[in-house]
Amino acid sequence: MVAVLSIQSHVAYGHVGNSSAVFPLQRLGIEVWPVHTVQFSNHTGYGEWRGRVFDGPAIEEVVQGISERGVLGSADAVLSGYLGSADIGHAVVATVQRVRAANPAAVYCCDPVIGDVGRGVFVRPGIEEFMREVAVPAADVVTPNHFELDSLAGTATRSLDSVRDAVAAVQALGPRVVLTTSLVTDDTPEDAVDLLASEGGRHFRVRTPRLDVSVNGAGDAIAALFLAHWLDTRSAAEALGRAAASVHGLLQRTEQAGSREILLVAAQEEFVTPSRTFDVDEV
Ligand code: PXL
Repeated sequence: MVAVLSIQSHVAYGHVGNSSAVFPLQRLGIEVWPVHTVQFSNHTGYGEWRGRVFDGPAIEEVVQGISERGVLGSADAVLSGYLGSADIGHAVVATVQRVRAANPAAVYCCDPVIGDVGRGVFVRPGIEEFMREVAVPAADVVTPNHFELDSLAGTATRSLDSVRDAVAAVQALGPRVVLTTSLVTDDTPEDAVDLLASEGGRHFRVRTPRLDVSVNGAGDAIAALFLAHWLDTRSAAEALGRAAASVHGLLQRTEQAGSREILLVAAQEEFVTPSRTFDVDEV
């Protein structure tokens, strides 16, 4: 049995954070221990929401309780996403250290949520630095989008060559596996978007059709699916191919329905048997 401790936001309505990551993991047969960093009515993409942000001690308390069940060492991975504050970030990294102390083989997958190309930085001041200086160096696997890759590497990448250099700069911070999502380089066709998985100096690319969707939380599902398949196969190329196919299926279904929320439940078969698969090319 594979178990993942997933420390992310929770929304009652819709799908971001844990409300996006938990179900795909479960659908793949993984035991998930969700710890929530916020409890909101809905995601912030609506511009209005209600609920509250938890703090570092609230997370550490729950992790302490899990530890008291004697099961912390059975976690195979810790997954984190959007951090409401640096204080929560420190609780996440302290949790990673506790899990690793109990299970030295445990993996930390950090989705370094900072911003994106359209919106720029959308996290609180201090989070960008926290990701670069604390969270990413503690991680084994990171899943930045193109904007976050540039932020972490301190570069502005356009060519595939410069992206490879930026990935190497991020790997030099600590993580051995980097999944870059929403990647658009000079040679990406207008109607496509790339995903690049990098491990041990090798780079693997999947090119998927660009879909007409404006949703939140897709990145949270990608990170969860990539982690699930990487835990299963220990191959970045294989995990990339599987995660890309599933997320494409999910987003295609969402596009067809014209939904503002990803159709996580309706599209669940895509997590197990994706309707379309893509070539994975070494680049
Ligand atoms: O998808 C990242 C995310 C996480 N948590 C909350 C969000 C979002 C994106 O909108 O609103 C609360």
